Amino acid sequence: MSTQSSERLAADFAADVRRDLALVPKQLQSKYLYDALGSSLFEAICRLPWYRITRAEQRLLEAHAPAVVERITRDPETVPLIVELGCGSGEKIVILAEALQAAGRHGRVHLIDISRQALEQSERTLGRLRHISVVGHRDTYEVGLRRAAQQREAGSPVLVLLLGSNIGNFDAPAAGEFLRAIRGALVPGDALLLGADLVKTEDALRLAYDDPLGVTAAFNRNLLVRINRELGATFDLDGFRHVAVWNAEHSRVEMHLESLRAQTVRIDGWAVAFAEGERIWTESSYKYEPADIDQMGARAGFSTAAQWIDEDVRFALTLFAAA
Ligand code: AVJ
Repeated sequence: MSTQSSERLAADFAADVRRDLALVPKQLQSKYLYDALGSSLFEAICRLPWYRITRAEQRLLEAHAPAVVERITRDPETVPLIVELGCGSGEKIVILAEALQAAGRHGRVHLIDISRQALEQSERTLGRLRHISVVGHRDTYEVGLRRAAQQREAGSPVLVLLLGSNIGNFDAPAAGEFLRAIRGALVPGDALLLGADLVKTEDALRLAYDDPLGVTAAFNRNLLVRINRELGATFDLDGFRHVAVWNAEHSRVEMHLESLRAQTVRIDGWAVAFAEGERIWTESSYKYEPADIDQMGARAGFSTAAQWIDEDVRFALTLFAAA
């Protein structure tokens, strides 16, 4: 990663925190949850018995990787490019890269993630595949996607992966805009594989986002630890608790950090006042119905090529073709 993008990300963090804590209600962007410790805590969440998204998606990927790979290997002369937005540990893309290699093909992989740790781990995970070259971009989805798309070889198909219900962090207008940006980077013959979590019982959602071990609470509260460290703030960890609520009207789980008392926090010389019970909204995780997912894709210029659903967990993997 270039020092330039690292410095830009640091400057954006300071400016975004300042702006978003001045909003009513106070907010922080969920992409900032993923510093080194936050990424490790997220990895731990993925292993919790109550957070079933990751395992359900892995099962679907293992079952359907050959069908996905078939779409980008129709021309035997090409070297397909797989771009993953938000690669995490790389455990998902490796399933597709292995299927590509098993089909006797070479491939190129571009990984885009805001977390340095996630990129390093994904690069290690993919390192054992001999016929796959790997490039990492530590950047936001938008910038990374543009950089990766510039690397396409004329005539070689591109498969974009947006997995793990990462799409769920965007509200509907932003998700639409984001899918259109992805479509704009693609040409007919390319594909998008979208993993999205489905609406399920409120009990299941509450346990997934407020687990009995407190790992999700630690993941959320670590954002305050990060702001203290990187921006010289004075958040008292004991003064804030993790709250997860299902907002049925908007079909989303919200994570908040709730101030347990009236208090003032200093961030680099600037003071932020909290009332007792006041919350910082740190994440939305939208939950969908299968038809919503088709519709979202269609509005962005994709057609559904296949949709595979884990009915037990209620999770959908949708393969879109750039129409
Ligand atoms: C990685 C954004 C899909 O929203 O389910 C896990 C992050 N937050 N537990 C999600 C998360 C709380 C996760 N995404």
